[in-house]
Amino acid sequence: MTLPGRKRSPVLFHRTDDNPILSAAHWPYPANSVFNAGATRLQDGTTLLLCRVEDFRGLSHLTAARSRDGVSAWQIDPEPTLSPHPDHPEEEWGIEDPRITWLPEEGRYGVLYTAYCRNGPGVALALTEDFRTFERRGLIFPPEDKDAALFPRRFDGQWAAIHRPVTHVSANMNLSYSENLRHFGDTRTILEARQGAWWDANKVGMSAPPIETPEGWLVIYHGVKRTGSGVLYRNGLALFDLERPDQLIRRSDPWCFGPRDLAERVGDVNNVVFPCGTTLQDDGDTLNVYYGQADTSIGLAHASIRQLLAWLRENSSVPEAAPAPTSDAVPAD
Ligand code: BMA
Repeated sequence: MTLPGRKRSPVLFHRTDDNPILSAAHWPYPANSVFNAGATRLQDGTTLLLCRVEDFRGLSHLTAARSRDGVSAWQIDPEPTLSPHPDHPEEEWGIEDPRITWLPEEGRYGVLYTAYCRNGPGVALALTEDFRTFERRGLIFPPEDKDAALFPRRFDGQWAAIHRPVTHVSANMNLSYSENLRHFGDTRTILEARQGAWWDANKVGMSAPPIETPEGWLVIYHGVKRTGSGVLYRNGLALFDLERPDQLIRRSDPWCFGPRDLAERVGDVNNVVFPCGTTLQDDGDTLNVYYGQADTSIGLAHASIRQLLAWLRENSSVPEAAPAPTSDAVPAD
């Protein structure tokens, strides 16, 4: 169901009629909510979603769901696929929001996820060949940090990851480099939250992992707007240099994907669309964008990379140095 009466800019993200494609109602074991799934296509073409599942204590774990067409007939693991591990105190309060990257050099997938504990949320890395067994590498970015994904290849010998540390004055997207996928450094801020009334004021973070295009790395990122009735999670686009992924080429001024349907407007956390993964269809242009709906269920929308790039060209501002943050810029959540 769509809320009536609002004129919209061109639709770039086409929601399927089948939404929600996955929810707690589909789950093989009791779950409060299923949302914010990482996504990839396995070598045989199967779509794999690594779903964030919140249990009735409020803690999250990750469970894999597989489908031939990426839309229906999901085979869901009968038990949690990756649970908080007792040897990892950084996961004490659960693990959340995985982003998956296939790493050809490793012959494995790199999964960055939020590990949540009493010190706050941090970013942890697990490597896997099959989403059945995982090599956990623990925290790579300590709290407070989240919204992280690896790039699929090295740049000048260095791996790279986007992440979003939070300090008492800022919550901006950063990029860090690593020689060994264990220790990350050479950190730079790559995209800053805007201020004031902007849709992406105060707090931004990467949504789905970077997508390689002829024009650069296309990144769907979210902005968090605080309003009198809570926060609004919307998504815009940014493009980064193919060989220097810490160099911003352009970012969109408007958002292009925000809460619209009832399931996105109303849920455990209202007014949230939160993509954590995309897959590419066989035509090489159509993205399947998997997104959390109001922290409750998983939706699917299709988008054309060509159209996203064209829209971004027409709706972007030239990057500029942001003004120094003020105490108003302290993130709310
Ligand atoms: C963010 C993350 C997401 C969540 C969103 C809206 O900070 O924690 O997992 O979907 O808030 O609640």
